[in-house]
Amino acid sequence: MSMTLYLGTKNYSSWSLRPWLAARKAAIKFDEIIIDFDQPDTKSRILEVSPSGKVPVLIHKELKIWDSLAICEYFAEIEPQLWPEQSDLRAIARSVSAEMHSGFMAIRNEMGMNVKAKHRKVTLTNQAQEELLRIDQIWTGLRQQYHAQGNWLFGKFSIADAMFAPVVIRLKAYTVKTSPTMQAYVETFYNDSAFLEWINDAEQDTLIVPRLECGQV
Ligand SMILES: N[C@@H](CCC(=O)N[C@@H](CS)C(=O)NCC(=O)O)C(=O)O
Repeated sequence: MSMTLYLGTKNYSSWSLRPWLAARKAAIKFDEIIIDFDQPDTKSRILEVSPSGKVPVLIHKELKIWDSLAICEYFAEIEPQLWPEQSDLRAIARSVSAEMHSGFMAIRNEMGMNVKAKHRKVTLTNQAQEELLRIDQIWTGLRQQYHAQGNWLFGKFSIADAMFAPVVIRLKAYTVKTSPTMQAYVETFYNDSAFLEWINDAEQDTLIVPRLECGQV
């Protein structure tokens, strides 16, 4: 029996993108079912499959996994190359992934993921600006250390890249200050066929959810 990944609307669902991209990059096969946000039956459809009432959820036989990072970890048990091979690098990759998973609230609120938005104007709070600087620090530090091994944070693609993928989309959606290293890392994603598959799907979404729209066109 194959695995089924339940996702939110691709244009907006940052948490759904992360495990979806990890699975695609590791060539793990899965079926996907999208539950669009803010429809009359959204809540009941999500609750049918997800004990937390949130997506993403992975269903594999009797097992339900209902959190993006936990799903990524499950994929890494199937395809261990989703984390760096060296244990100290794995620990750092898990640290930056957990930092993303549990933080950056101002960026999430003020720059909601929106694939179809382009160069929108936003006035960021100091907290959001500080969070962007912290992301620059993480990306620049890792790119400087591992550039010889490839274009992802640790050279080869890992779950850490999947965790930051929605930030990359936000940097295209909103006009904010970025460093050359950030720009180069953004381009790495926009040259990746798996990531572009999500982008193309999301560009076809016709649903507009006003509460998830940020910035001025
Ligand atoms: N910590 C969870 C967060 C999941 C989450 O917040 N999902 C949002 C969408 S991205 C959701 O399901 N919202 C329900 C709704 O908007 O109806 C994870 O990492 O998976």
